[in-house]
Amino acid sequence: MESTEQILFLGLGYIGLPTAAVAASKGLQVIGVDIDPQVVDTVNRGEIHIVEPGLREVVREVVRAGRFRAATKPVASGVYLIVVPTPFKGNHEPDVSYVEAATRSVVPLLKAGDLFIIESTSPVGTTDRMARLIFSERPELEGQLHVAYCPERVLPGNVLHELVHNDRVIGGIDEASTQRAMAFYARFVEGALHPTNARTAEMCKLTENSSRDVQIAFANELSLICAKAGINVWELIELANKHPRVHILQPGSGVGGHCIAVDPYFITADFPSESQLIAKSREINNYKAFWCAGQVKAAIQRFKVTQGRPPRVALMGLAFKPNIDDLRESPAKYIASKVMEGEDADYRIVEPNVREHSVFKLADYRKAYAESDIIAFLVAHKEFKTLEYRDDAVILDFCGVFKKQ
Ligand code: SAJ
Repeated sequence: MESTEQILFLGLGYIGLPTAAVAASKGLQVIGVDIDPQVVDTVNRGEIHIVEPGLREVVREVVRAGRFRAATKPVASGVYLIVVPTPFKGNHEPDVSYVEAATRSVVPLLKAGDLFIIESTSPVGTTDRMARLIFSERPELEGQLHVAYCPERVLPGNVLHELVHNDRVIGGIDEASTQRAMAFYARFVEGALHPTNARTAEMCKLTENSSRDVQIAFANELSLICAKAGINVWELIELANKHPRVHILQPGSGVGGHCIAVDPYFITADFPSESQLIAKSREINNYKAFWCAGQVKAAIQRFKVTQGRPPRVALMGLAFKPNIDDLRESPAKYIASKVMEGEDADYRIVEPNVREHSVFKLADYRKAYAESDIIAFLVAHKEFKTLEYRDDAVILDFCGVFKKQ
């Protein structure tokens, strides 16, 4: 019975679509639901609406094989996975309204023996709350429906590999739910499956990304200290990391993306007095982008005073991290906007991974680098590392392209 069971994914975004496609490629019968009819049409044509290496081929293959189709409305299935976004509201409070709406949309379809899984990054207690919501409307399902939380942990750009090979943490609302979810993931995950309870699994995801945020904040704080002390932070970190028990990460122009810059707020919102280090790290990483913008503006002002004309300024990189085209929550984009609205200059904006942008007119990176008076490296893209260091320009290397300052 298990092998013919239908799997329903709610949400066909950066995680839902690849996970659904990979599950189908392993022989599962999958339906993907998205509220956006354009996404549904695109997927049903065997095409994709997001950028992820190798995904197009997998989607095309599973759609053609009849193992995967998309729809705008959920249908009765055996397994339901919630993979919708959990953004935060203006005050950094998590917004679980998409998770709740997706849950409500399947409540009438659920039956005894089904498995309901939340993968969306969620504040601690969300799985229990959704279980209560389901049981309040369908009391006969209490003890009959399996409910679990299993966070995704894939790195954008390497999703297809990591979906299959990463370990998974799986926490049910009871032991039977955990075991049923473990058996489900074993059908397409080759990494180890670690059983726990739902609250621990929820906190585990938040902990992973907060841990990285805190560690990057330490590196960013060091970079601020070193800038004042006249010490090369890159050399300092390399030397400190020669110690067998020291592993400092790299400073940059801030922390961006949809995960590390967001998930710590899911902890600080619920545990404000207990999460001071996590909250401070968020502040430090946000401040780093603000500080970088200030450094570029100060360099422009100095140039104007000493040279008597506005400088040509190259702002190198807009993505939220190296070698991707994703500009979501990007500190580089924030810095570029802040600098440009603050100072008159002749700007060249560079992002080698993006062809066109609605706000920024993009320039060729070699040309921009060669002809500018002030060059600010905001992202350490691999292309930038091929450039020759220019002694005749002001170089602000915030992300260690040359590691000379
Ligand atoms: N960054 C630094 N210094 C570093 C490392 C990263 O400044 O030494 C910056 C990057 O430039 C970027 C940000 O941090 O702005 C985040 O980049 P990342 O590559 O560390 O992580 P993400 O956001 O692309 O993906 C993370 C991953 N989580 C962890 O590594 C703990 C991924 O495994 C998660 O699945 C993903 O978040 C998610 O979806 O939550």
